Amino acid sequence: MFRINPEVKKALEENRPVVALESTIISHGMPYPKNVQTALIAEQTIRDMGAIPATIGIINGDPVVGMTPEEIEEFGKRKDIVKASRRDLPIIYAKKMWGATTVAATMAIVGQAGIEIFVTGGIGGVHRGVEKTMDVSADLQELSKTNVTVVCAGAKAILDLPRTLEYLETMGVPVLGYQTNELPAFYSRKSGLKVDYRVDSAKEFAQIIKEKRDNHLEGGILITNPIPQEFEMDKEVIDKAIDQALREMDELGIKGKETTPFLLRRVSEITGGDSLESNIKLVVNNAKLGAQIAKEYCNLK
Ligand code: PSU
Ligand code: MN
Repeated sequence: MFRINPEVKKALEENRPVVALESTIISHGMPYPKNVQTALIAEQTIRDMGAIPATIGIINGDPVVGMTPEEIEEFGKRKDIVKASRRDLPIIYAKKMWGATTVAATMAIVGQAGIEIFVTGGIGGVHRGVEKTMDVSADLQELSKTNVTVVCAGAKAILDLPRTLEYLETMGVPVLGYQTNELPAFYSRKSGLKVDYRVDSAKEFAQIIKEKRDNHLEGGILITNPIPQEFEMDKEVIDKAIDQALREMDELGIKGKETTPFLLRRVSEITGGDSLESNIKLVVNNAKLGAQIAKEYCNLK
C-alpha cells in the first residue's frame, strides 16, 4: 500500500527512532528554493540527532513514507501538486496524482505506517471568522482520532487561537508545552493562552506518549515548542502583517483550502521575508525536539 523507504522500514523494524515530516509546508507553505532547503535542513537535523527522517507525500497515487532528496526537490518545484488533506487521499490515490500532505493527511499515513512522532511548523486550526465560514482545519479532527504525536511551534495568529484550544479540549487532545506554560504563537513565544500541561524533558514526553498508547486512549498528542527567543518576530510587525493579509483575503473572496497557503504567502511578502526566516528556524528547532522524543520513546518501548 505504501512505498516505504528501505532505511525507514529497517529502522521501524529494529525499533530505532523515526521522525515523520509533512509536504504541504514544502509545496504550499513556502516559496522555492527556501522550501526545499528547509525540508532538507530539517531532515539533516533529525539525522544529526540520531534519528531517521521520513518526509511524506503522494507520488503518482502512491503514498511515500520517506521521500528521497530528489523527490523533495520536485515537491518544492512542481506546480501541479495538490494540497492533500484526509478527504483528498482516496481520489489522489485512484487518479494517480501527486499530493502534498497536510498535517491531517500526514498523520493518517504515518499512523498506518506505525510512526509515532511527526514534526511540522504549525498546525491548522479554527480560523478567525469561523462564525461565518465554519472553517475548521481537518488537522484538529485528525488529532482526535489518529495515534500520532505532533510537534509544532503552536499555531499562527492567522487562526482563532482560543477557539482552537477549545476545540482540542472538546476532542480530547492533550496540548503540551515544552518548557513553557503558555501556548506559543508560532512567530512568537507568547499568545497569552495556557497549554494544558508544561513538560520539561523529551523523556517525560515519551512517558506521556507511552501511557496514552498502553492505555488505548486513542488519538494524537500536540506538543508545542516555542520558537527560540533570538528568532522571534516583533509582535506589532507580525500582527499588522496578519491583519493586512486577512483583509486582503476577504476582499479577494478567498475560501476553503486556499485560505492557509494564501495567508502564509502574504504574511511572508508583507514582512519582506522576515516571517519566512522565523518559520525556517522554528521548523529546525522542532526537528531537534522531535528527534529527541523519538529516541526516548524507543528506549521505553
Ligand atoms: N500552518 C503553517 N504552515 C503550514 C500549514 C499550516 O504555519 O504549512 C499547512 C499544514 O500542512 C497544515 C495545513 O496541515 O497548512 C492546514 O491547512 P488547512 O487550514 O486548509 O487545513
Ligand atoms: Mn480550512
